[in-house]
Parts: sequence; structure tokens; C-alpha cells
Amino acid sequence: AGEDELPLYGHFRDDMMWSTATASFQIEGGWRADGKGLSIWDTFSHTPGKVKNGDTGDVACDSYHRTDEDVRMLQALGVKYYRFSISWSRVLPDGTTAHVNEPGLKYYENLIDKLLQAGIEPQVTLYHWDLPQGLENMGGWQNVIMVEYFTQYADLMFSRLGPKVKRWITFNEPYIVANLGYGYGNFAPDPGVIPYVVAHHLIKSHAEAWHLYNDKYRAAQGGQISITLNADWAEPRNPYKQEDIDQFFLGWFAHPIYIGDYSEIMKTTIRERSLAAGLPKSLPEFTPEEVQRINGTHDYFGLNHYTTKLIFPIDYGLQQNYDADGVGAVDDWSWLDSGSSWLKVTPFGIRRLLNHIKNTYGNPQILITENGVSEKGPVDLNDVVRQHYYNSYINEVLKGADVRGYTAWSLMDNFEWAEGYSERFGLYFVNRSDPKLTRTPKVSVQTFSTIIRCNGFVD
Ligand code: GBH
Repeated sequence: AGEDELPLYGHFRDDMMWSTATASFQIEGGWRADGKGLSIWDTFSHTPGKVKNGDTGDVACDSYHRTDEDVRMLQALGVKYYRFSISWSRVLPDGTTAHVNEPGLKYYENLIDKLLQAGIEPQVTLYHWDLPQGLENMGGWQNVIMVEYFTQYADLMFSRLGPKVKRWITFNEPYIVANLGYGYGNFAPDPGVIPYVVAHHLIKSHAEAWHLYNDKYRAAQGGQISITLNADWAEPRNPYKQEDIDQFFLGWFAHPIYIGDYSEIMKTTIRERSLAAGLPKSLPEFTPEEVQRINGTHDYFGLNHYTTKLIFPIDYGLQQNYDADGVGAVDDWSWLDSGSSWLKVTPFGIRRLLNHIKNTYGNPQILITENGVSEKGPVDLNDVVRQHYYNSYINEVLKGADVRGYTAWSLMDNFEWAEGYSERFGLYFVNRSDPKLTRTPKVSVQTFSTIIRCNGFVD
């Protein structure tokens, strides 16, 4: 449709994909149920001092045993899509196809059937951070052999679930996997290299899974597959300067996949900084064949977005690592707080980011695969910040780019990674002091379901 055919004000395309999301480790629990293997998040959360209050994912929201309740909540919301992820070690306990754990697969088959019966289409993420511990023991994403293990895992999922799943996401937020999972100086002697190496392998793994789907499954299954990238909007702190905002964040992954190869700016900056520091070049290179093979491995642009940062140039001298190679970032004191220190309510940012993606990456179809806000402290079901957040962010989404879907993070309060259960992103409150883990709608359920019902905003 040409621009003149887009809805003018207040409403979305008729086929707008309204969705909400979760991730396996954050909701499933059943950490050793029915033959599941351990993941790096089982290990991490059982390591004292790693997760706030010693919280683990052992039970989480117990979704492994509560499929029916979860589907009922989705129905009440009125979403036509549900984004969830597969726990790799639930279906392949040691990460390899040497042993397939049928009961684990059965959980997902049943979930998918129940969703379809309820008129809800599954959107399935293959990797939302819970790597099988067995693969981590081989070096995890630092080891290039992961490209093959990931592709074999993807192959199994496409063949077993693909007849009923039409929407696939290879990786959730490779940026976070590379940076928070492997960065920050744990590896002597050159901490700068590890995130770049991990990212390199993640990009290749994504591309191989995309090609596999494209060559072997697309014709018969007719689905779509892409990657989900996260990005803050980077607003220049100096309003008179357009800093080079994106090359080290969104561009790190988007440039190879949507344009081809790492950007020149990224390559040059890192090369020069490595040389100056007397270190080996830290950004791995793609061969010309690899550049070709990776470029174009997308069916849409998957985007997770939450907040905005003010960015500014910063000189870290001879330090050479991911942080030092990029830009500095701060918050504006006037932005409304949430329950997470990193997340300020900045609705203008989502529009600017969407327009940036439109202009930089060839006006792709965009699926917003996560957007949402947290609270912490005492429970208040009248979650005014979240009501405001959804209304104002979704309203900004109306203005500009080719957005085909919007996904609220999250369906329910869940295991918020290193913050444990202390920060709550849910549309539904999960009562953790009740053994039944009762789910209760917050007022924002009305806000979001009204937007869905109106396909936008009331005139
Ligand atoms: C998403 O990541 C995740 O996909 C989802 O699983 C998660 O529940 C949701 O966000 C809410 O956090 O504390 O300063 O070290 C969004 C990207 C990555 C942003 C981790 C916050 C921690 C910043 N997030 N990051 S800090």
C-alpha cells in the first residue's frame, strides 16, 4: 500500500498483529521436569549472589503446568498472536540432537494446539538466552561450532513444530547475549574481543537458520522468519549535533543482515583503536561469501524497544573494549521513572527510532516484538504508569514507519533476569505468595485490550 492508503489518524492497518510476549526461562519453571536439561540460567540463578534476593527460575510462573490458564489470559486480552520462546534444553537436554526429549516437545505441541484452538497464532523465538549448559561447557557462543548446533536445533523445531508455526524468530536481542552474557572483562588478556566474537557467531547462526528455513521448509510451511534486535532511541545530548548514533548498537547486527557486512564506521573505529592500543584487531571479518550469505536473511524487522538515552562522544583513550568503542549515554532528569533503573518513559523515542529504521534499513516491515514497562514495590493493580506507557507509546507507533505488529512485554509478571521477581513487567499480576501463583489482571489489561479492540484509539 502506498503512503496515501495508510490510515490517517488513530487507527492501524486492518491486519495489525496485536500480540504479547513471554520467554521460556522467565515463565515456565519445571526446571528439571520430565527430562529437561539445565541451561546457563539454571546455573546462573543457582549461583549465590548472581540474582537479586536469590530468586531462581525453578518455578517461575509455573507455566509448564498452566497452559490452560495462560491461554485464557491471552483470550481475555484479545490478542491474535502470542510470542513465546522454546527452552532449548527442555527439548534437547544437552543441546545436541543426540537425544530428543519428547515430553519437552510435547509441552510446546500442546501449547501450540491450545493457542490455535483459541484463535491465537504462535510466534516462536528459538533462543531467548537460556543456552543448554552442555553447550556452554564447550565455550558457548564463543565457539564457532555453535553455528552447527543451533542450526540442528532449528531444523528439529521447524520439522516438528513448523507445520503449525508460521512465525519464527531466531534470536532475541543478540546484542544482550554478546554484551551482558560475555562482555565486561572476565576474560584476560583482551576483554574487548569476546563480545565481538560472540556477536559474529550469533549473526552466522541466525543466517544459517534463515537459509535452512528458506531452502527446506518455506515452500511447504509458508511461514516467516527473522531476528529480533533491541534498541534504545539514542537522542544526541547536544541538540545541535547529530552524533553517530546507531553503528555500535542496532547497527552492529542490523548492518550485516539488512545492508551487508559491518558498517565502515564500525570496522574503521575498532581497527584504529585496536592498533593504537597495540592489540590485535578485535572485530572479526566476514569473507565476501559470508557477507553475501548473511545479507538479506530477514522477512521483517523484529524490534524490541523500551526507552531512550541521551548520547554523547566520549574518549576512553587506549582502553579497547565494546564500551570504550561506542558512545556515552545518560538519562534526562525530567523523564518519568519506572520500576527499572534503565527504563524511563519516553514515548517520543519509539517514533524517532521507527523512522530511523525506516530510513536506514530500506523501509522494512517492522514487527515490534517487545515494548513495555515495569513497576516494583507494593502491588497496585491500578498500574497508572503502564496504562500511560501503552497509550502513549502505541499512539506514537501510529506516526510513520511500516509497522505490522505490536507486542506488549509482558503477558504476566515473571523472572526479570538478574532482578529476579522484584521488577514486574506484566499485564497480569502473579501472586507469588499464593502456591497457585494466581494471575490477576492489572488495569492496563483494559487499556491494551481496548486499543486492540479499536485497532487503535477511539475517535
Ligand atoms: C528485554 O530486554 C528482554 O528481551 C526481556 O526478556 C526482558 O524481560 C525485558 O527486556 C525487560 O527487561 O540493568 O543497566 O544492566 C530489553 C533489554 C537488556 C534492557 C538488559 C536492560 C539491563 C540494563 N534489556 N538491560 S542494566
